Amino acid sequence: MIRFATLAGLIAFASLTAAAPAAHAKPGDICMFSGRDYKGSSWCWNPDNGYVDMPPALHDNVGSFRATSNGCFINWIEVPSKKETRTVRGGDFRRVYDDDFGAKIDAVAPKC
Ligand SMILES: [Ca+2]
Repeated sequence: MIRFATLAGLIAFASLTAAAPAAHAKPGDICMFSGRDYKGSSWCWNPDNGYVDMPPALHDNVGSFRATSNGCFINWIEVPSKKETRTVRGGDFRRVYDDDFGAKIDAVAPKC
């Protein structure tokens, strides 16, 4: 019976792990995915992180995103004086973003 309980615990843990992308998203995060439909490599940013350059897997390569906080997507034309930006609001999401700014994004910041 103890063995059974342990197995059940392992299965419950495995199910949680399988839901990792959603589980990583904390309230107030903006989560970005390399693929469309919230698939592929993912990374979540929070306004508390301040300005952050995109991780390599997502640099110029965001296929979709979900935002639960405000933020700013940045594409550098010339660091640090010329940039192109997109304001993001909590509740914004794009199932397909690689045909748009997702193909250019270099960084995320709390404000544009
Ligand atoms: Ca870029």
